[in-house]
Amino acid sequence: MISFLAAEHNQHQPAYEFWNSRPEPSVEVPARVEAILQGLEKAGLEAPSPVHETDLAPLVPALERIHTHSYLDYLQSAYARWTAAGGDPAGVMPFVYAGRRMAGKPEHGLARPGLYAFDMGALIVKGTAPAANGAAWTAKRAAEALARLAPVVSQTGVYALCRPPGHHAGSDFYGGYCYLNNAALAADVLRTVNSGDQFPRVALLDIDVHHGNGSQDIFYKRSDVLVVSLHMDPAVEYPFFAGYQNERGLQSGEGYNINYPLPLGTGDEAYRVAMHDALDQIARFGASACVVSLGVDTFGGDPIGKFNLSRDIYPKIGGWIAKLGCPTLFVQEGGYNLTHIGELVASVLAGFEQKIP
Ligand code: Q9C
Ligand code: ZN
Repeated sequence: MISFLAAEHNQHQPAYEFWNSRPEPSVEVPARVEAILQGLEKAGLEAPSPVHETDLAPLVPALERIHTHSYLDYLQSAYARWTAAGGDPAGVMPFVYAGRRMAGKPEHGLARPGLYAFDMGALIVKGTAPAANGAAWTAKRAAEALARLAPVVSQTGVYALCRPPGHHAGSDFYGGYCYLNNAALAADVLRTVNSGDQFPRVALLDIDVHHGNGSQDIFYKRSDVLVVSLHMDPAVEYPFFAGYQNERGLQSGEGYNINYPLPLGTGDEAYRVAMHDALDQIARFGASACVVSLGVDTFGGDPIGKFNLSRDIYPKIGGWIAKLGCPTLFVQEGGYNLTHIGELVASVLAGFEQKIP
């Protein structure tokens, strides 16, 4: 399976996130990429092709279809404006949020983060924007490769090794280690490639253990991208305020957003049942391509995820997805067990290629 990776990910090294009033060491670290590379190699999967683009300008037309202009402007300039305004050089983190019925939109470098961040889990350091841009480029390159390959190779799969991840980033907000929504960008690129005729209906299947609230937000009023997410019940876990079953889409998008909130401790069998329901929905939708937000923080040994999946289910997950018969783009999201992340990711990809039952 061909895959892509931008070296700029390494510029994003946030030292901490806030959780339960305390700074905690980041789990979303560059070593995740190294561990995934080793996993791919060990499984005999080919090494990712380097993505060299770092310039944002040529990516803006595609990005502005999923993120607002003002949010993109914020992200690119946040660190410089923060430090210029006296912000701590350790990174950008809001300390006053734009609360309900507070409609002011000041430009001040210390104020703006409170307009766009929805949590205290996504520090912006000096290299965050370049890294996020590299990940977005990676997703776009991968989507374009999938579009090129799909007519000539049956059962095409492509892997985008994106870091930082993206599924918590919405049209004008960020959080949960995510800044630009790589998977949403890929899905929209697939929708629009070749005048939009090649893939009229795209499914975004989110199997990260956390609800993909950003992806849900971006496609909530669209019927051409079906968003399906399996995740820990938000009533008791992050991101708490989205991911419920009654969130089904709005206007033309009504019925095109499907959430599967699952109990903490969910194991292989319950997960298999939910996943098959999700895949049935995607088949019924008539997806012409599928983007998978591939988080492996569903693993029982993950330090922050609270599902209990065993390593044996990951090749099967890949095989079940393969049964859809769609050209499929895997986009890396979470997964924080550095000992196992490589094996888990490679298992899904190999399971897809080998159609493991
Ligand atoms: N100590 C992704 O997986 N922080 N984001 C939980 C627990 C928020 C996860 C910290 C989790 C965000 C892409
Ligand atoms: Zn996650």
